[in-house]
Amino acid sequence: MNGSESSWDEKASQPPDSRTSLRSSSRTRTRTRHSDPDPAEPQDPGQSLHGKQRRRNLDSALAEDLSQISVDAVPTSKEKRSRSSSGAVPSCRSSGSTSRSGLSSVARLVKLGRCKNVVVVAGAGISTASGIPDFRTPGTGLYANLEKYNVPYPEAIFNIDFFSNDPQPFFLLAKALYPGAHRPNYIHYFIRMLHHKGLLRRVYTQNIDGLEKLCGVPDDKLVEAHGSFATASCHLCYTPYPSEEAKRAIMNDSIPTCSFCAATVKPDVVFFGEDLPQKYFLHTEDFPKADLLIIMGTSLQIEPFASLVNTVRSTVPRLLLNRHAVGPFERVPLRRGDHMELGDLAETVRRFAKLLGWSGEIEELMKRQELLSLPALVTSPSSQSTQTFRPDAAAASEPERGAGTPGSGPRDQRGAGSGGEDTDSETDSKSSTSSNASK
Ligand code: CNA
Repeated sequence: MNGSESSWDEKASQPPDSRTSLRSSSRTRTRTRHSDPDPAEPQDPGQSLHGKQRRRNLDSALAEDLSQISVDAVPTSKEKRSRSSSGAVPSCRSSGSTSRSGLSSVARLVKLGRCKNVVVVAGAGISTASGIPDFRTPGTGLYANLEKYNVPYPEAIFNIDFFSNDPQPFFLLAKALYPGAHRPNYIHYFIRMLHHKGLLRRVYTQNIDGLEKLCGVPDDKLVEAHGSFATASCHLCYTPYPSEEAKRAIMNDSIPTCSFCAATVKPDVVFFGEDLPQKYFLHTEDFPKADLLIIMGTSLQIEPFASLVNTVRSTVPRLLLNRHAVGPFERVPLRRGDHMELGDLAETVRRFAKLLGWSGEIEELMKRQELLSLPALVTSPSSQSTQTFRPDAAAASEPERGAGTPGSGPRDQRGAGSGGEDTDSETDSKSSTSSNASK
């Protein structure tokens, strides 16, 4: 990445601004900055320093909760996992502090005007309805389908040291992940509607698919915490490299190299051990000011991102929308003000929108934005249905919507989708006739 002070890693319980390299979950491993996840590492979080720290934090939080709360019984995380892995969509709806459904409780707060600084924390689960697999869902997730990439362990494909030695596995995957083949879905447009209503303080996404931008969430409302394909640079000296040239090289199975030091160039997607973008630091202002936190479609396994959810004020409601309980929502009882709605996210968000009375407006917004940002698709019925992630076919579909095609690349998306500059009042004045958005 570009030399900021933040990088990623799987989960350890650190304040989000104190360790800012990308890290893996302490439940599976605990690593330090600039070190890659090691599959041989002990899995018991209690054996590591950060695991002990985390347990202490949990203990004190639990004591605090117990002193304050009388809550409905919620299923244990084991129960929820077994339900979700058995394929059954849990009908469980749990709320931290009231017998009212979590969703309707939060909808009520929004309608009462109590939530005007909403922060959204999002992960790969918001894009599965667009046909992009997440990381960890058993069977369909990327980690379960990496055989052909020939990597020693799943996370290696996003490990900067591994990439330095062998960029091919990531480039093969990048061919399938490059933005252009997938459309935003109802969930993205729900987030956009929060902005439209003047309620969105910021959306923090771990996703690298650019779909928030493409659906029209403005740049200043969006933090792509794990980077994106919109820019590219040398993985060693960070010299910027034209992103379209990098894309062209990768799509043609060649390796883009730095004009300054000849090392391999990569899209500015943040790898394990790399710094997070500077914009990530907006969290120090946003989370303390949030009056509602919505967490959607993430396993909260990657640090420092995952710990962000613990930095809102203790009185601020947190709503988890996911297939199963994650992070602090795995604790029983839930913290007062915590709510979760478990099940398929697209379905849940539709229900949430209905409770808020926003359904019709979201549908309209989808139609308008899709027409604005997708002139090519609107005139091409055959391409309207391409929502499924196909590692080999995605690259093959590139010429049709490849470099230079309006709406195809991240830069085009910004322009054509008008996500960065177009205001909602501007887009609202335009009308359209059809929608290509998925779900
Ligand atoms: P993850 O660890 O794969 O977790 C996804 C979560 O979403 C899981 O808890 C799933 O159960 C849940 N989920 C998935 N689909 C649904 C659904 N339809 N309804 C309800 N819940 C659902 O992914 P995270 O985002 O937590 O991990 C962060 C990684 C993933 C980031 O670094 C990303 O770059 C990376 N990633 C991004 C994309 C993307 O940009 N679309 C795709 C795959 C991975």
